[in-house]
Formats: sequence, C-alpha cells, structure tokens
Amino acid sequence: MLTRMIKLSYFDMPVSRGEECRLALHIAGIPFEDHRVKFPDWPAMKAGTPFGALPVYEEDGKPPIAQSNAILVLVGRRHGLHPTDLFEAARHEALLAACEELRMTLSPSLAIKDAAEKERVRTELARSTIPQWGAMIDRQLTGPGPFVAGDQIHVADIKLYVVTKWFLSGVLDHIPTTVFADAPKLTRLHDAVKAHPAVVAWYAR
Ligand SMILES: N[C@@H](CCC(=O)N[C@@H](CS)C(=O)NCC(=O)O)C(=O)O
Repeated sequence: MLTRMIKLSYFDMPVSRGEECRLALHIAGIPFEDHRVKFPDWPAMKAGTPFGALPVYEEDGKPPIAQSNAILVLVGRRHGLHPTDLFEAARHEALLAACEELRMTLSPSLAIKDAAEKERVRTELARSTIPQWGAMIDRQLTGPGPFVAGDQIHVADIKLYVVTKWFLSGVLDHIPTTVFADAPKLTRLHDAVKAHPAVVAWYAR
C-alpha cells in the first residue's frame, strides 16, 4: 500500500475546523503529523497558507490544501468516510456547508467587546438562528440513524459532531446547552459520534 506523508496544521486546540480534520484522519486510521501551531507563530505563517487560515493539509509532492470541507471530502473519499454515490455525496456536502454557515453566523459575536451587546446578539442567535439551524439539520437526517447514512460514520457526521459539541459544551456565553432541544436526531448523531470507539480513543490519548 502507498504510504503518504501527511501533515495537518491547526491551532493547538481540540476544537473547530482543525479538530474535525484530525478526527477524520484518526478515524480513517491514517498516520499523520499533527502540527499544532502556537498562536505567537501564526502571524509569520499566515501569508504562506493558501487562504490565510488554518487548517492546512499537506502531503508529499502536492501543493497544500486549505478549507476544512475540501480536506474532509478528500480524506473521506480516499478512506470510505464519504459516499461514493454522487447524489449521496452532494447531500453530505450540503451538510458540511451548512456547518460552515452556522460557524460564520456565530463568529462575529466572538469579537464583540461590549458585554451587553454580546449578550443581546448571542441571546437572539440562541432564540432563533441556532435552533432553526438544528431543526433544518434534523429534517435532513431522514435515515434510520444514528449517523447521516445509518450505522456508517462519515466525515459529515464528524463535522456535525464538532460543531454541535461547541454549542452543547456550555463554553459559549448566553447560548444554553439546550439550544438543540428541538433537534433530537442531531443530538443522537452527536452522542453516537462521541461514543464511536475511534473518537473515544482519540480523546483518551
Ligand atoms: N473556510 C475556512 C475557514 C478557516 C478559518 O477561518 N480558520 C480559522 C480558525 S478556525 C483561522 O485560521 N483563523 C486565524 C486567522 O484567520 O488569522 C475553513 O473551513 O477551513
């Protein structure tokens, strides 16, 4: 079997776009260099990355790839974590894109300095946009579950897990951990990914 030297660069945090790429490689059983970028080193690196952001995926002889969804689809296609059927794959890619949309909706609130304004913006997101997103995802989960495609985990499940975990963890001020109470299938998917043996092994390291 061809052994590629793979390097995945992301900040030294077990969250977000880099963590979902690490998890995908780990679940696929692919050895990779887990390059944890320290924040003080980032400004010097930024301009050398494809889009000025992380994660970045590299393998020998190829240019670096950025954009978490592109990395996930590449890893998923190569290692049985993304559907081979084009229509099914498009359904999964729509879910990947929806996760990015939710992140982009929340991201501006991370930079709000004024406490009262932050509370106002977050409270409104928690009342409307975030639960509505959860309900829309739930409607896409039409199979028997617990994953998007039944009992087989895919990169779409990994991304949905990492995104929902962020909201359910309680780390976001003014976002209650009940924000996905009306999305039982999404909650079941989150719990199933969390309990997946490879995910348990990743966090037990
Ligand atoms: N659409 C990109 C977004 C990448 C992104 O915004 N990455 C953040 C970390 S999650 C980043 O690199 N922030 C540092 C910066 O922009 O300087 C993706 O999905 O990978």
